[in-house]
Amino acid sequence: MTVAMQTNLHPAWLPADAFRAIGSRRTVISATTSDSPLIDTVYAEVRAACYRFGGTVTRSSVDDDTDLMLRLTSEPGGLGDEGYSVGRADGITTVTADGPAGLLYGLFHLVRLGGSAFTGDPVTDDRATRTHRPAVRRRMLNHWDNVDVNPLMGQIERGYAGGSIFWRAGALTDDLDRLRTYARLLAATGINAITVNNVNVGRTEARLLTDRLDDVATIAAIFRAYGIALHLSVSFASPMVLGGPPTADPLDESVRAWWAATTARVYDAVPDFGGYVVKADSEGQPGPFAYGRSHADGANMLADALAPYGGVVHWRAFVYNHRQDWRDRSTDRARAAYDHFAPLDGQFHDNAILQVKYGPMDFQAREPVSPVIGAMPATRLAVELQVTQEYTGHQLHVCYLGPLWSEVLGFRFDGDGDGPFTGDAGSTVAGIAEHGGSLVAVSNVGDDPFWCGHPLAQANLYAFGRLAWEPAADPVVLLDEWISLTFPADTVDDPALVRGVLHAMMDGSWRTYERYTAPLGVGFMVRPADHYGPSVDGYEYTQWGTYHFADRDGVGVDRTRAAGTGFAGQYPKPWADVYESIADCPDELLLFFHHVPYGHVLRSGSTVIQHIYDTHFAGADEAATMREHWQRLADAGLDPALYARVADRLDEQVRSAREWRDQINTYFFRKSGVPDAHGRRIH
Ligand code: GCV
Repeated sequence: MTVAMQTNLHPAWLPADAFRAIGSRRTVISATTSDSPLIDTVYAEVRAACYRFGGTVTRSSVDDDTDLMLRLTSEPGGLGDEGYSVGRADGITTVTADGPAGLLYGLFHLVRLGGSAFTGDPVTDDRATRTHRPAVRRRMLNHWDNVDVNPLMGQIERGYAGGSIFWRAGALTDDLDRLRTYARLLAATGINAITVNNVNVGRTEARLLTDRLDDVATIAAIFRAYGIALHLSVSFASPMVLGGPPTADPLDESVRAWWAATTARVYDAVPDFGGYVVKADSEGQPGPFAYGRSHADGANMLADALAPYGGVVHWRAFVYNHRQDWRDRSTDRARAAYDHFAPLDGQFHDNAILQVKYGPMDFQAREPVSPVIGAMPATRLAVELQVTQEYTGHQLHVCYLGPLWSEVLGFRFDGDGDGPFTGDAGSTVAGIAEHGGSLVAVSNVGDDPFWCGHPLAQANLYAFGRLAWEPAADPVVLLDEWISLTFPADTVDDPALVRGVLHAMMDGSWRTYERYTAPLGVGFMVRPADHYGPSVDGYEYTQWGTYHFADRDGVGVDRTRAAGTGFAGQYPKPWADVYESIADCPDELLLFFHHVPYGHVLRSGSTVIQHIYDTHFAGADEAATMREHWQRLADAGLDPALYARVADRLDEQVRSAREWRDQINTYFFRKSGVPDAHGRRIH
């Protein structure tokens, strides 16, 4: 195989220069298995780097000139399928792995180390051997790409980076090189699973399972070379849509037989197929409720069809009433997933993984962690994050999400401190996903030359993969890693300036975004449908269950057990009590759990109304400061197209942040009548 490098595409975190250290040395690949596509990939990667930078690579044995040895053990040494160790002795850096995937991940580890992979202790030049294994078994990206262009949602639902890289107006892309390049980028972050079609499965998309299997096999072959298993989003109603039995009842024998036979054909075409992802009884998608069956019945039927081949079904827990009457105060969307799924704990088969969004609502910039994640100890869980910036600025705004995800992954249900994640998994969200589950995220990639629309949004994709491998990693360190790889020191005029500016812009950008948008965890003050820009009452009288209940006296949703919807009671202690109490509830979630008067004094000492004014003024100012930071890079030797793209988007971010500031502040000033303590202009 050859290593795909397309010249018209931004190389993201794998520019040619990232391989300089490896490519200028003498490498030996020692692997007794010669028929693994992953070993071929490792070889091709090193060979391409050597071709460019003058080194050599052989598949023979170590000699006096060897700098780097990539070694597959003949007997498993406890590293697992994907683990590897890296050490250095006698002038040779050695990566050891038990399996081909481990060797590939070890190679990308060296890429991250750069030149330092070939230095050791200043005296001995040795480096102690360190072992690396992924924390989570499946590290998956979901693409919400439609095969046909959807009249409402386009080629990609919630996509902000152009068209799909997989599909173009009903057909498989003819740009397969781009898929290779993408697979390579993902493997370098540690991703090992992918879906290529939307969880809202249309008629054309349903056919990927049957008469369009060739397309699936073509994509799977490309991703296989980088250790990434292909999964498909499937419709629960597939039998009915695809010419099978006239029902989708999961307990009907003809339906079960249809799924078994269909799945067998999928594995004939793609022997290492990963499995199915299902959105059922959710936002209009079909599901088991139509037959009076439970979601465990539905998931288990598919799990049984996949089990003979080692496949898994990711069954989504995003089930709620999307036709709610806003007058009905007894229904709380936040409660829905727990109410539906917690009673089913223990009923899911071993290869059925319940995929739960990180928050109880829908990927808001601030939500509490979903209580479902802590309530199902006898179920394998996948935690779903969103890299695509549906509610965080559509990849027009700089919003580095690593710190948000890190907080989520480190949240401890046993409440032993909720500070930064230290790596002691215990009952953390990450720890729960580690028990045979998955970390999943919705991708932000499209056919844009910068992959993500906003070049800096690449950092989110990178950070997701890296956090899925190592949830305890510091997101700012990961950002630094991304900066080093994406803007190699040799390719920019002033690397320290570039690094400093990017950190200044990005480290705190999620909190900046939070400041100028919906306050104190209340969420959903976005424009309905497209979810961009402010519309404070846009969702207030709709069917979607996303309300803030602002009136002249106060704002927020009472989700207490004592007087509200009872959602706070879905958490174990101490969180049930912390969230129940107005005094103890963390400020950033106050309006998610409580309806309070504008004069309520926060833990920070500020009143709610003054906090709203202060954070919105500050957030919009911070967006303007980001733009000033970027302007410092005008002559830093960056790719001019990249510089211009970011500059344009920062203009929009500054405009939009002001719009948010003014609409939110004006709305609450008009509702409350309380003036800003600092006399700033509110319209
Ligand atoms: C794929 C939100 C989005 C939908 C998305 C849904 C989901 O509601 O707005 O576009 O549908 O989440 O996660 O299934």
